[in-house]
Amino acid sequence: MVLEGLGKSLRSVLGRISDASNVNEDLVKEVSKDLQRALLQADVNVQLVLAITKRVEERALQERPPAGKSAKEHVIRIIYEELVAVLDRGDPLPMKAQRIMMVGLYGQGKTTTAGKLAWQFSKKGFKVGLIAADVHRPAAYDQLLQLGEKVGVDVHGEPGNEDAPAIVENGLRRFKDKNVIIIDTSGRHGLEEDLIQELKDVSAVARPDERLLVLDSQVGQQAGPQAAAFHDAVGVTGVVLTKMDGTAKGGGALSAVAQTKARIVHLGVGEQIRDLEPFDADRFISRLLGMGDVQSLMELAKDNVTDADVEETARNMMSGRFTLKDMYNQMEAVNKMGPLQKVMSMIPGFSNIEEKMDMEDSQQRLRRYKVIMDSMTDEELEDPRIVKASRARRIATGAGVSGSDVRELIKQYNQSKKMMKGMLGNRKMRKQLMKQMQGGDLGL
Ligand SMILES: Nc1nc2c(ncn2[C@@H]2O[C@H](COP(=O)(O)OP(=O)(O)OP(=O)(O)O)[C@@H](O)[C@H]2O)c(=O)[nH]1
Ligand SMILES: [Mg+2]
Repeated sequence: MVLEGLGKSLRSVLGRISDASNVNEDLVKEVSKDLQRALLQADVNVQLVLAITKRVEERALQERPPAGKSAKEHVIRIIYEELVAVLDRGDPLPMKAQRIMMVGLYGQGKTTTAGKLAWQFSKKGFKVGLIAADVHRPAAYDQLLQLGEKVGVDVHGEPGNEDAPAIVENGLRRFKDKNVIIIDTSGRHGLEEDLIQELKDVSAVARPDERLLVLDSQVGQQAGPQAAAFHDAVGVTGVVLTKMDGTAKGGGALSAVAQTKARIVHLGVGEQIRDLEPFDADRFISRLLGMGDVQSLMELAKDNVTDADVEETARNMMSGRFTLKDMYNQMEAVNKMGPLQKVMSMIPGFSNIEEKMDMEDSQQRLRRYKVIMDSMTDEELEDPRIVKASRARRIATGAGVSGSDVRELIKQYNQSKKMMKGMLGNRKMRKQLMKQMQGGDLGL
């Protein structure tokens, strides 16, 4: 999983909150320390870490939880909101006629991203031109030319000419009838003065609408100063975070974004042309925290459950195959739907079970289960029978819970599986469930 480093430690922060019996000043201080450690380990800039945790502490101690939310849910929500606030700075790259200039250090993914963007725009029917203004790496023009050929986009370059602004000027003249122009520039090992000057000159000629800083997601502490230097030179309007398919920590992104006040527009998720995703701060932070859907965790999505979600849950239940992963998905769906009774009552034979369940307690338990499952391997989720003592110990350590918590989860899974089997073995029940699904009326 991406951002594993930061995700894991933040998850144990959240685990600590959900395990605590109530929220008081001590807990908030402790959680804040944990959060600091997690962010610092992920190479988030120190000033930013202090700013975030200060806000979290203040809000956690001052704000009252909204009606219907527990104090713990509220603290989790605050952490989430403060992290999103750093990253959520506006709209993704608009699909409109424009000039885009790529900037960034050596090897960060500028040229590759230029090709990916060219493809996205031309796919939407724009007339795209690529300009190769990297005059320092001999193979740079050929690389862009190949990408251009691959996506069917014209490339302007002048191998041998070292005057980048002049190349851009010629390119703009040649591409007068294009409506999206993407300019690839040189990378360097450091932030030498001459590179900065060259970028300023290219930018003056190109007058780009967007100056996109391309940043390898593995860049840590250096991301802040790097971003600041490029920002001073050309005014960064957006950040593309590349190599998100790797094991990067991603903390650099937070720092870069805080420095430039620019938004992240895209994530590079692979070497292929199609491997570019629009950035979504909510999703990014959810992934960072290691939860499939933090919003559902915090019951924010309660009202957004569609019939399709419900139907899918029901269909999963019908399939007869029931792994821990399925249970996880179901719990998530159930959590999204809100009151557990509603979902349970939808399943014949479950209607009296709900009375035995303490609803408040079940939300809490759900959260703990999620943290535990996030520490399990795919293999273990597929077949929980392999989780014996030593694996249970490893999982417990990873999730920051006790061994008995892990055993409880497995026990719960075994029970659910048994219930599910019994239910599906009953032909009358199956038929009833089928009928409800086909009728589209799930009683919700
Ligand atoms: N896995 C992965 N690799 C990427 C991604 N983006 C770029 N790369 C790879 O990173 C390497 C460098 O990419 P380039 O696009 O050449 O980087 P650059 O910034 O143009 O490099 P210079 O022009 O030398 O400064 C290449 O091997 C790319 O295939 C990504 O999102 N995921
Ligand atoms: Mg390049």
